[in-house]
Amino acid sequence: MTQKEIDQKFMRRALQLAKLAGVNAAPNPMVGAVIVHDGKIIGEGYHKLCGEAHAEVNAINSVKDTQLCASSTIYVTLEPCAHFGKTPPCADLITQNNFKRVVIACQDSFSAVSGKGIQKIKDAGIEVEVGVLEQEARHLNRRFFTYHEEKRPYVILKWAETRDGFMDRLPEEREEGINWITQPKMKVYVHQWRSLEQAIMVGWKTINNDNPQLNVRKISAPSPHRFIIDPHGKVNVDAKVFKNGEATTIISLKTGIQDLPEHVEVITLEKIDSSAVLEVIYNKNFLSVFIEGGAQTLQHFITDELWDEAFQLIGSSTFDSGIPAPTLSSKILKSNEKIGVDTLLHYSKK
Ligand code: AOF
Ligand code: ZN
Repeated sequence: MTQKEIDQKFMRRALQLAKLAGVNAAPNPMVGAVIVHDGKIIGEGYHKLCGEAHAEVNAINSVKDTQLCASSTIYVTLEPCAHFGKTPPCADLITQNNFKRVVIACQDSFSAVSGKGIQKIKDAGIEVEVGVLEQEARHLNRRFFTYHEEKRPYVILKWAETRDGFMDRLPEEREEGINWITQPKMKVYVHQWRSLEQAIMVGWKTINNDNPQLNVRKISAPSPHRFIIDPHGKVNVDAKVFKNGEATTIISLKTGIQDLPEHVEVITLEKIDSSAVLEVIYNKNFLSVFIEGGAQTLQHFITDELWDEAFQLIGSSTFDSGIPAPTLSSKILKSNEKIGVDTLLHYSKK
C-alpha cells in the first residue's frame, strides 16, 4: 500500500466514526478522529453531541498509553479547532501530545477556526497534511459548510405528485385532510428524512388544507423545529401542528395572531421572501431546513435558486386536474428508485 492509500484507509474509518453522531452534532459538524501507531489503530473517537468533547479529545482519551501519541499519526475529518468555544482548542491538545503527523480531510469554514488550527499545528513543527478524502468529508458536512460559507441553512425540498404532475386537488375538489398520493410505505422514508434535519417548514395553506403534524413518528428520533410561513396570519390556530407542544415558529408580516398556544413563537418580518425566511432559520443556528410544501412555497425557493437537494415522489394515480407540482430548474439526478408502485427521485442542485 502506498502512503496515500494508507492515509485514505484510516481517514475512511474516521469518516465512518464521524457519521455516527448524525443530527446530534448539529449545529456543530460531524467529526471523527483515528490515532495510528506503527500501522495500528490505538485510539478512536467522534464528536457525539453539540456542547460535549470534540472528536480529537475522545480519540486521545481512548489511547491507553498516551506516550505513544508522540510517535503516532492522528487522522481528523475536519481541521482541529483553534478557538475556546464550549471546549478548549483541539489544535493545542494535538501539539501538547506532540503528535508526529496530523492528517486532515478538510479545512473548517467556521470563521473562528478556518486555517488557524492548521497554522497552530504547523507552527509547533508538526507535519500536517490536508485534503485526504476532502470531497467525502465536505459532502458529509454539507449542511455545516453551506451554513458557514453561504450564511444560510442547507435547503432540502420534498413533495409528492401524481403521475400526471399534480401536488393536490383543486380546492373545490379536495376532501378534508391529506389527499394521499403515495403509498403508506413512503411515510417511513419521509420521517427518516425529517429526522436528519434541524428544521422543517411549510406554508400556511399546507397547514389549513392537510392538517399535518410535521414531526417524526414512524421512527424513534427527535423532531425538527417547525416553521410556518404565514404572511397575513391566516393559519388555522386549531390545526394539529399546534396541539402537541413541539417547538413551532410562525414567520409573518403581522403581529398579534390571536389564540395561538403559548409555546408557539411568532417572528414578524417587514418583507417575506425566500432569503428573509432562511435568514430567520440561520439566526436560530439551524444548519438545515426540510421544506415540505405547498407548491407555491416550494416554487419560490426553486425560482430563487435557494435549494440544495430535492426529493420528488411520484405516485401511481392521476388527478386529471389540480395544483401543479413545482418544477426544478437546473438539477442533477442522484438516484431514481421504485418503491412499491411509487417512484422516488433524488436530486441535488450541484
Ligand atoms: C474539532 N473537532 O470534533 C468538532 C469541531 O462550540 P464548540 O467549542 O463545540 O466549537 C464548535 C466549533 O468547533 C464548530 O463550529 C466547528 O468549527 C468546530 N468543530 N472541531 O476540532 C470536533 N466538532
Ligand atoms: Zn475541537
